[in-house]
Amino acid sequence: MSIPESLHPDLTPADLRAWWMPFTHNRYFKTHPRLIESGKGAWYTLAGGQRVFDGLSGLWCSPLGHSPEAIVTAVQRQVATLDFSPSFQMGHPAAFSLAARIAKFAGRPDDRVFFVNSGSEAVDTALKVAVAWHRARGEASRTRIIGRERAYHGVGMGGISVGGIPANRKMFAPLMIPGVDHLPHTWDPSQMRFSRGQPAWGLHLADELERIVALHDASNIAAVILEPMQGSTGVIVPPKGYLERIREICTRHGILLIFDEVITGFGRLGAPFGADYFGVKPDLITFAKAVNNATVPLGGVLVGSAIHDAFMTGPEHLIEFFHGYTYSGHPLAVAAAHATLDEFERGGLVERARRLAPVLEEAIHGLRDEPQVTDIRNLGLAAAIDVAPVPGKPALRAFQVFERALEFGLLARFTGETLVLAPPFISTEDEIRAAVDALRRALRAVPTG
Ligand code: PXG
Repeated sequence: MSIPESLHPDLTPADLRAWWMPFTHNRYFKTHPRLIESGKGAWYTLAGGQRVFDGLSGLWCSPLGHSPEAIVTAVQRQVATLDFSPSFQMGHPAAFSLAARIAKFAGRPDDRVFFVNSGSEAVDTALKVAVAWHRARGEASRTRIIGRERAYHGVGMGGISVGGIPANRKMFAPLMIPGVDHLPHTWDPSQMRFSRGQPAWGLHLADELERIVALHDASNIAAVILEPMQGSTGVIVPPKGYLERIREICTRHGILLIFDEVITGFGRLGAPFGADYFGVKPDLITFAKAVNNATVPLGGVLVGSAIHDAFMTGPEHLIEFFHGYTYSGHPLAVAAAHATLDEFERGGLVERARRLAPVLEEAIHGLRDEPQVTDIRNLGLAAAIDVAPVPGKPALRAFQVFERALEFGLLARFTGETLVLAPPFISTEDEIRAAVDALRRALRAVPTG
């Protein structure tokens, strides 16, 4: 396929050269561009006019759909009132009220909230807090961090070190932070193919944490970081009892437990946070994405008050924690978050996600007998389908399905041999069923063999 002559009124094919796109097959893209022109509600309009259902809520980040009026108005008003305000040694009122509001939303009203601009920054911030906290209370040898295979914790140096996605790590090996171990991931197709919700098998994998602790001794370990449900790698759902056991082991050994809730936070599982859904209380929670519907970049870390308080020592005129970003607590991001939380409350959107979850589960498992499908998994308003690889061409089949689905009006996500759906919470039941149906047509349309 050659590049369309009239790519876009404002763009020529040559204009695509300069932007080195993130996590994108740049060469293929620039000869087969896929351009989004606008978004409204759960739908995007592509350049050329085709409407596609936003099957991944942006990148898991726009549960209210696109450009909801209340958020647009709030951001417009904010930019006209206070566009930027320094957060080092100064503050603006709405950032304080937002921090309190997020802590309350998480059911952790005594927590403190450290604002950042992305999930990657939230993760690196949480790792710093964990290591520095042990040091502040006189256990400076506790520096090791334990992550998990297949984990995605963003692309900062800390995040790729504790992350477990080989492609995100292998080119940068010398840059990794030292002293990291990885728990095994919990997906085993021989034990849990086509499971709905939490698999019954796999609890024993939590005990691997005991082995790592025994190897290094707890006195050297600062924290365990986990996504309660692994999202980016393709919806790997924790086995029943797994997170509870990890919590118990961490508590017994004085190890902090960090939940990376960049995807599971703000309703994706049909509860405010994954911690609520699973009934497991971590010491720190990272969040980003849905906190403000992704209107303006915003992330943060919820920190238990006992951890925060350990930093509050020394002369009062001195900085307690040498960390932060120019845009921490950016007024536009904060305004968007207040408006988002208003909408969550007004629309009962966490509850709505919870009600839609069984609709997605029912629909997605209806694809079980479609060609090439090797596994289906789901939890909350998230689901993944694995397809058989094209022999000798890894990661091609899911991409082919993605391309065909787009023709059928669905923007899904593909990664490796996996397709992922995580629709906006404002979706209707019919839209979810139609999205799955577009996937069905796409699965049937791709070449076999
Ligand atoms: N932690 C988790 C659990 C994430 O899922 C990050 C950290 C990093 O966030 P930032 O804002 O720095 O990108 C993420 C991001 C996908 C997909 O297709 C997932 C993410 C980002 C982009 C695409 O699954 N997760």
